[in-house]
Amino acid sequence: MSDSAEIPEALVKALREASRVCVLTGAGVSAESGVPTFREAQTGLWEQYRPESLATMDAFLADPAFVWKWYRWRRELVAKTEPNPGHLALAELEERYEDFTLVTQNVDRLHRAAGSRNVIEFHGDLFADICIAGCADPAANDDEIPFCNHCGNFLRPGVVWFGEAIPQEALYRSSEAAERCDVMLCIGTSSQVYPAAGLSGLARQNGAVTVEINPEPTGGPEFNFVIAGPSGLILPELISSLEQ
Ligand code: BV8
Repeated sequence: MSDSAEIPEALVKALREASRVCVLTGAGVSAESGVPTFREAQTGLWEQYRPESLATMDAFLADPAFVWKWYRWRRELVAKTEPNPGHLALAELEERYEDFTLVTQNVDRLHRAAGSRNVIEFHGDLFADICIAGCADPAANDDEIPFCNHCGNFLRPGVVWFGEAIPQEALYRSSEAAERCDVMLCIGTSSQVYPAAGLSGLARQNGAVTVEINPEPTGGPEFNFVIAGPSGLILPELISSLEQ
């Protein structure tokens, strides 16, 4: 990996001329902060489990204590991490545009910690506790299986599980931003989870310039530009190319 990245001049021009920018991020953007991606094998007790098999309502109802243990392990791990230069560069990029939307599949709150403001948490928030029956503002607690103080049902982590619908507001605002943007950056995602993975195609269909930033490009046909490299290196380079 070269220690500096080539940002195509045509992309710099498109970003300079853009008024509306949409960004989609995946687990790869948090990888350089030390948050394991979904594609990476899990460690320790979780080694023999695939996230897809744990991040479901069925898995939770079958063994709520076990699934809570997984989420508490992830919360502890993520709580020790900091935003990396990729997160910080996206917060800087946002300052350049009136209309900038950051749609993240990540549940780690690192974009907000980096100062990004218009963030749509497409798959929810790892650190939120919500009532399985939908009560508002349940009191969080650290019981092995927390229960809602209003209705007595289970509390669950505030994330979107596989097989669950994306919250309507997040889905609507993200699709809207993808449809109207001039440039869409798709960063650090294997583009395997839908409907998030469909947003870059939606942007392309509506005339946006689309960009993939990933050390292992997915080969998706919807991208005008593919920059193979880690977001923590590429994104600061993108910012400095815009400043030249
Ligand atoms: C829905 C929160 C419908 C939970 C997550 C067949 C059967 C059943 C379902 C489906 C099916 N086909 C499609 C579906 C739908 C399913 C889906 O897409 N499944 C996939 C597996 C095929 N989708 C859903 O279920 C969604 N809901 O469809 O609902 C519906 C409609 C109405 C009514 C009811 C239902 C909900 C999906 C949400 C799941 N929740 N997260 C939690 O965190 O515990 S998804 C979770 O996995 C993450 O949030 C993330 O989105 C995804 C992992 O993807 P990535 O972020 O891309 O991460 P990954 O590890 O895959 O890749 C990392 C990338 O980073 C790699 O490319 C790597 O090269 C790159 N990278 C590494 N280092 C760097 C880097 N890039 C840049 N810099 C680096 N340094």
